[in-house]
Amino acid sequence: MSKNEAPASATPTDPARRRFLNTTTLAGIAGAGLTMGLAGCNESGKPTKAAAGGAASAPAAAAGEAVEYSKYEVPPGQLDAYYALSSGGHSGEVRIYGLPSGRLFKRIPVFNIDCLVGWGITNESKKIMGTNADGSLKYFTGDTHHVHPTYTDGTYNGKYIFVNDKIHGRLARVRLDTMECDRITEIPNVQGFHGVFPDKRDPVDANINSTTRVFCGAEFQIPTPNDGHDLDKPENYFALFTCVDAETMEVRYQVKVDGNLDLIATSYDGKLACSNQYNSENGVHYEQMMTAERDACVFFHIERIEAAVKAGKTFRIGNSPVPVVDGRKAANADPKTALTCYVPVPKNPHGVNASPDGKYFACSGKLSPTATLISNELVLKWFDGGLKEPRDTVVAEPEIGLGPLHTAFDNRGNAYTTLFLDSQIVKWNVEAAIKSYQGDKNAKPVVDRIDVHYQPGHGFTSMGETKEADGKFFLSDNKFSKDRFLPVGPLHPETAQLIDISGDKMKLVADHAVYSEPHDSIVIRRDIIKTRQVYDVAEFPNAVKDPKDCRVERNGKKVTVYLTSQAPTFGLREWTVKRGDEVTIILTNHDKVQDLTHGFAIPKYNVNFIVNPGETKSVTFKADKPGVYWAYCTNFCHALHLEMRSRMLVEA
Ligand code: RUQ
Ligand code: CUA
Ligand code: CA
Repeated sequence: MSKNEAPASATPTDPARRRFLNTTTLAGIAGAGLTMGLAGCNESGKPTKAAAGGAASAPAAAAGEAVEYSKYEVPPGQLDAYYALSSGGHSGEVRIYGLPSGRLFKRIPVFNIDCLVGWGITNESKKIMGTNADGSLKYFTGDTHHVHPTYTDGTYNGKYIFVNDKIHGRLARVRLDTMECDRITEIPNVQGFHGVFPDKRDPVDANINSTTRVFCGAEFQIPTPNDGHDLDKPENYFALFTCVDAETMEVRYQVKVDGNLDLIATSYDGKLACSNQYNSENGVHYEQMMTAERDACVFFHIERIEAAVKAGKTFRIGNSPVPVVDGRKAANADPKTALTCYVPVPKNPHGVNASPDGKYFACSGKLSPTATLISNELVLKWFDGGLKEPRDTVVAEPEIGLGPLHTAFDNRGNAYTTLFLDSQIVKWNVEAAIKSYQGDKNAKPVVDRIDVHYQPGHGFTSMGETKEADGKFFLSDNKFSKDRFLPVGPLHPETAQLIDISGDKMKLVADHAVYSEPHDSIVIRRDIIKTRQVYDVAEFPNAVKDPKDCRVERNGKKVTVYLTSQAPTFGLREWTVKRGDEVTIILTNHDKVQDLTHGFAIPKYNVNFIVNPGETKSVTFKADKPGVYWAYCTNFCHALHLEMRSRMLVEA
């Protein structure tokens, strides 16, 4: 789209459409018998005055206001100010965008098979993903929801990013220097592993001021162990909170809880992790999951949990070697020794986020039009026996609108919460919310709202999950795009909408189409990420170190082909194997120029992968089809790229 077209075709707000959408969404939910849960909404499906938190009933912020869209463009040859690291939902991958441009730079395969780079095809990637005894992949599907990088001193250190697989209960780690997945760990005895968050410093050792643990929440309660017993006895289903070592990626311990776990947040002092629970009822059907007026945000006292693990106050589940401690309410009645604290919050909460000043956690109500603000300090006070009720840790509960899901923060004391049902982002002031909760009638928590298109899930501010929150941008990852883009058939792209939050009023400045189905993003300053472009051949133990070493070695029916690539040739012009051989091809790329990647494909054998500069990869397959097979370079590398091929001769 040309610069001149942008203002004309952009419709920053369209309240009429939003109202329509809003009503239909509610109608759908009402049809499902869910109206009971929607406190604060009237029949028309519009937020009531109360739900709007006394906010200006004025139309959404940007209406009528001219936005200088060109200010947010990244001209040719210029670089973006931020990376957005995003999960890819049930595509099983992680993606890297630039902001403010919204340009997609990379898709990082993690739990999925990807033939662009050969993920799930090469031996090295299969080893990371996990294989069965016969070498086939154990799982080749995944559902990535939450991406969170490692911290030092309360901000990102650019080392790793962690991402969950909700389907199979796995945690993956992606290196931020190469932006490739290097480890995947399967978590025992959980299902629906959803929330994930690294710690920000050690709970005990003040010298460790960076991430060493990753906390994982399990959303679905299951029998423990899930081996066929108690199949239809939901009262014996449980969920576990899991701690994984950030460096070794080994599971350290688990905590058995009442209710379920959804999103995870961690405190800046390293002492607490917490998780919202929407199914404190232990229901197995949705209507059972919304019977209680309040569910909870459960806090984990990490130091005490680890002391209990060390002291052996643990049990094991099934064949799992992982020690488990009991974090259920009944076992933790005395605050002074409790491992967990269940803070009651309104109905089926979703999303819990730590404020960048380290003081609060905001837990969204979802079926309640509120956000609950919980004080980090007061939770610690409860654990010290200084508060009567867990609920006394709540310092504010502003009414902000319908279907609140996730909250992000700026550096001026404001919170931005996505409102799924209202299709809005609401900006509310933390201090005003606290004053209002204390009874100050003049305090107006909600300061602004803006329409988004449509139905936002997560929203993220630039650097907003660090103490370096900069208050510049908010990105709204919406679950529906409807009519915002050229139609592309039944599966629509999603919309990521960029909002300038630097002023008093939020301004919608760009619609980015994103491939289905992003859940969560991290908006991270570009100077934090330091990538490398070229590998050192010596980094790979199986490297073919010199092009002169190219050869074929036979050991019975096992054949190893040692190959190199250097534009525009592979190290062997042809090689011969016999039908029935198990062939392993090891390919080292000896081109050391940045961006000089070669591909390697063999027809009819499902071989297709790339080698980046200096990199070595291998594949193993059975040569079961006699004939001539042209192995060729798939990645455009040279004027003679098409000529870059060799023959594999398979003798009958
Ligand atoms: S959850 S839309 Cu998978 Cu992040 Cu809240
Ligand atoms: Cu090598 Cu194309
Ligand atoms: Ca509930």
